[in-house]
Amino acid sequence: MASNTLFNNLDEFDVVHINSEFADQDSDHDPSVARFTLPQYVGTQKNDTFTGTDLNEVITGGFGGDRLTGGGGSDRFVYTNIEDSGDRIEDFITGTDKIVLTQLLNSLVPGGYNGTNAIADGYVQLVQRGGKVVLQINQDGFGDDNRFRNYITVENVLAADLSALNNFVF
Ligand SMILES: [Ca+2]
Ligand SMILES: [Ca+2]
Ligand SMILES: [Ca+2]
Repeated sequence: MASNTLFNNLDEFDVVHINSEFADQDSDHDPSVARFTLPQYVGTQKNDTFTGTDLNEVITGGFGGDRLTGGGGSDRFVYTNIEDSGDRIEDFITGTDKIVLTQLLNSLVPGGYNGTNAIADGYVQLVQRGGKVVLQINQDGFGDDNRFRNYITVENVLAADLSALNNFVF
């Protein structure tokens, strides 16, 4: 069984024949194998423009102010480094796409981030600016440094919608 979105990424489906019809069988059924591809986009250290397809894509802009469009499917926008900033995610679909901050948070928290909600834990703040949301990062959570700095902009969303935990991987 596969969800509709994962099914978009089906590459190959086959049955592995292990002689299940013969007396000296290893098993009374032939196992089936499905192969899925998750297209990965990895940008350069400069400003990149990426336009996704209807497939589920894993999109890492890297350094530079990148313009990222996931297209259809369930896309993951991956952030790894606090020195990155200025990206614009142009078509984030709340409840479907995800912003992945795992590596970024692990780089900020000694021993790695083990929490489940980096917004509640003071590392991430979502600020509505017109029709856009600026995602800000505070490097030490509820530590002494209270400064939130602008990190990325998510266009055409409401902070109230984006703040749902299913839009993030922390
Ligand atoms: Ca880039
Ligand atoms: Ca970037
Ligand atoms: Ca896509």
